[in-house]
Amino acid sequence: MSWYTEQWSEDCKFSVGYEKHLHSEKSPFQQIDFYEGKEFGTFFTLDGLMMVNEKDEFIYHDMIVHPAFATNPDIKKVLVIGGGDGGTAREVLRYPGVEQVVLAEIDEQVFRLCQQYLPITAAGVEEDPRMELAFGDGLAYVQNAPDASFDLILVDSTDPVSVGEGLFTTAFYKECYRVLNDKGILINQHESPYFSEYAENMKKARTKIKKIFPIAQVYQYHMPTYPSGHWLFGFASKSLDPLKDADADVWNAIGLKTKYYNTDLHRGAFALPSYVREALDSE
Ligand code: AAT
Repeated sequence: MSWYTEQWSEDCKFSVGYEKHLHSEKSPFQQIDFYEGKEFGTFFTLDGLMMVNEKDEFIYHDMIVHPAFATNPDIKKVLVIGGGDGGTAREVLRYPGVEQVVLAEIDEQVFRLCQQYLPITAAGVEEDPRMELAFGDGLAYVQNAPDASFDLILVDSTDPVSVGEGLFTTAFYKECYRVLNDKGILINQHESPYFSEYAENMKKARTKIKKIFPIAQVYQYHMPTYPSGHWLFGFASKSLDPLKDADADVWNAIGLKTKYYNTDLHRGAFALPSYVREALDSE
């Protein structure tokens, strides 16, 4: 067995054993590696950071998608930015009311390799007639999209380094606001409160979004393979409140079986630890 090791802070590392290094290449955008191990199954990393593995992907993909649909069950048009593994699109496509899903992923190679090595997230996504693949930069995509053209934008991006940086800017969040309709919701990558480098990025995202959207909240989930295991998404919207407007009975009546998300957890996820609240409010 060999070890994949990721630097979580200056003096903290996280390692996962693997049996096979399935694939390694440098795309025009980033270093891509796929591994096969016992504990987490097949997993892939971008620029040496864990993105998706077979064992805990359900947590991330449940949490990026379902809270928005519980808040507005009438969502029809969805833009996924990043998300090249297909897991976010897979969850969105489970809603029969969804009419269109655009995947604006910068690196087509991530999508193609996931089709090959990670069918758990990628299988069936391209074949769904509601799916539109728009490979390219997510920032450029929103800049060119018409006003009020989406009900939901899911920013399923890497951390704010290299290609992912543009997706943490005020310019990007403003464009998201413009392309969302009156009930529009933006869910975005909100990093992690624990290790200081990630906490700085969390605060930066917060400061910017809060200035643009009238409703801007943050919710948490437990992701064993992301630094510290404690991760956040931002929930921003033009008019809908994720607690007041979420109707548990309506979402439960849709009848989706989920392994992590449920409507009780929905309420709890928005209750943040005091140190996280303080860090977010200090911005
Ligand atoms: N579903 C969880 C997987 C990811 S991968 C994030 C994707 O965002 C990658 O495929 C990357 O190519 C894509 N991406 C990065 N920048 C851009 C951009 N500017 N436009 C479009 N796509 C982009 C998320 C993992 C989260 C890890 C948290 N530590």
